[in-house]
Amino acid sequence: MATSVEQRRHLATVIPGPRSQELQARKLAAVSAGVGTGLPVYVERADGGILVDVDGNQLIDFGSGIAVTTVGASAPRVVQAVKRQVEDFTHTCFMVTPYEEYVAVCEKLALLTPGDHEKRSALFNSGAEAVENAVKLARAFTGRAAVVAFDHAYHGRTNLTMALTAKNMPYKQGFGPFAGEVYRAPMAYPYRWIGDRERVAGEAFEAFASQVRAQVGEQNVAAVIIEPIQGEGGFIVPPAGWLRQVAEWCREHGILLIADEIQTGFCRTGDWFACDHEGVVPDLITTAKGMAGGLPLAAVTGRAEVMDVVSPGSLGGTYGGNPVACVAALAAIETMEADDLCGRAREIEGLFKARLHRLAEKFDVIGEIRGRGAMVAVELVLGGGDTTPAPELTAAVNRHCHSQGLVTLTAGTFGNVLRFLPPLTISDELLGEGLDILEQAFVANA
Ligand code: PLZ
Repeated sequence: MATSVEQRRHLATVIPGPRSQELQARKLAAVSAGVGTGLPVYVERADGGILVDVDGNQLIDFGSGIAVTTVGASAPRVVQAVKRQVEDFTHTCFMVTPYEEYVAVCEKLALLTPGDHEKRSALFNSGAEAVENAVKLARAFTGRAAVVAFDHAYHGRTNLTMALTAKNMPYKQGFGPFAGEVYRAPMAYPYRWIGDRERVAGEAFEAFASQVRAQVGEQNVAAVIIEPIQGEGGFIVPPAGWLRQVAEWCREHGILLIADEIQTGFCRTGDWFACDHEGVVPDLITTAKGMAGGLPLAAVTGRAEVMDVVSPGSLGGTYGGNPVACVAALAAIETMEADDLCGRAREIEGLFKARLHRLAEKFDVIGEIRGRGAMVAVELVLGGGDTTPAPELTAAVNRHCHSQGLVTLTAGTFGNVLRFLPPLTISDELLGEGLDILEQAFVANA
């Protein structure tokens, strides 16, 4: 695949190098402490599977900026489209004087998202903003207030989405009071299910349905919001059939199902959307991240009757569906189609899982290997049959990978999940080299 950056790992200095350290000192003096950085190497260029930093280091990217640079960080089609667009115009505000590119993105979303019903979309700047608007629409359509979200969920950092997000530290601590009418339900988390591990889907569905009935009342629920594979929560893959049961239950009770596919969407899991794998058609779907090749763009796509229930002017924002972000999305989607990046995600899953299963034979601290497509994780535990989470080990393995020029991310409510989200344009060679580094990190720390 054509990339603008040499696809080779190279360590010129320690990680982070002296220039990055200087910049990090400036960062600490100028940027709020609330904005953290997982690996303070300052990036100068990036594409394919490589990030080049200001010290001349070339790092292997297993993070894609949290599942954003699916097509690479300077994919040729995206770069060309953006250059052309900024020369033509950068902004008009779609709500003042519209332009074709916004409409074209919405047409594409209607074609690609699950279900062949009539759809409409609205575009926004960030994932959190899309989630907020999906909830607004569900409430307006149903005339109900309650929203049900799950244990381990992540939906954003704005006030309403903080309420939907499950984890307190660091996302919620000190930031309340939170938006009302948000209720939490148990998640089908196979590895840590307390009941019968063979019957997680059924038991988890019963626990969810009975809790909502007892604590909220189905007739008060506007929407259930779910990440079909949970992202920040630790790549939790619910058992087959569970999501479909939840979807059917929603339909029975006139409740809208919102699939938050902000992290899972756009080829990441080996399908266009993670719902496709389960054959589930949500009423509303939120997307962002991988959609626009690194430019900020998010969307709510849903049933026309839901999306059209609100009055003109009730959805939007100054920058929502910015033309530069829209052409980037059209170019990124074209790349996914032309290069069959869904197929590539499935290949990457095969490569990762084969290596990780061999690793798990040697290291019993690997409690579970899970995920789909190029969204794979390992959950680390104390080992020797003890499934207590091992966050210190996770942090140590993560740090070791960073020091060797491999960008990895952690996740999970208990901070004990190492997750892998490589760009889908990464080469097999870089994947293999990254996995070698990961193995050394286990040898050194486990
Ligand atoms: N919904 C499922 O994954 C963003 C953010 C991590 P924004 N996840 C990565 C962090 O520490 O900020 C995300 C997501 C899901 C919503 C969001 C929110 O998307 O574009 O970050 O607002």
